[in-house]
Amino acid sequence: MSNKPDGSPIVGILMGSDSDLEAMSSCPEVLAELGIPHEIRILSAHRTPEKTAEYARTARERGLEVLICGAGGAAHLAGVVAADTILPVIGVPMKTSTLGGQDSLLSMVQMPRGIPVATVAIGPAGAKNAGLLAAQILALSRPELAEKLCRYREKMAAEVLAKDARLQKLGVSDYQAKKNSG
Ligand code: RP5
Repeated sequence: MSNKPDGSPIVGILMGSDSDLEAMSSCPEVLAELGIPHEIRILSAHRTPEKTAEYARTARERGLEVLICGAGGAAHLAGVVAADTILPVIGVPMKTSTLGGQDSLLSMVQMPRGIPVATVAIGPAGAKNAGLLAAQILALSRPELAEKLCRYREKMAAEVLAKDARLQKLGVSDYQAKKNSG
């Protein structure tokens, strides 16, 4: 998958704190499912600003091609990383206990003209989509990955249609009862 013989990471996943790990876990999971080499780092825009800048500045030369940043609250991680690299940066806003992640979303998405961050949805669904979006970017130059993404979509569609067939067969009450018991 990596175009490099050593299989070194081509996606960098950053998060502002270990408290983001659980919500972000669907991101490395989907990358692993697609066979995409990646690395995961805890780096903070505010608590480790120099290390974060160094990571962003050296990411390209280390062979990384897409960066994914999860952060919550005053979620500036994706923005400061984007300021220091021309790699595509995908931001994942974390849900917060005080403001439900609206704070993370707005501080991440409202980038100034010239420095884009592709911000996805709040929380685990966004983390998974960040992984998939990274895969779609990488698939532009990797036909085998494009093929895997097509299979992924087909599998998803088949699962939905199987659920629909089951719902038509069982009706709502039995469907729900069996779903809750299984
Ligand atoms: C952000 O602050 C992190 O991304 C995290 O979502 C939030 C809270 O961090 P902790 O106080 O739990 O370390 O920088």
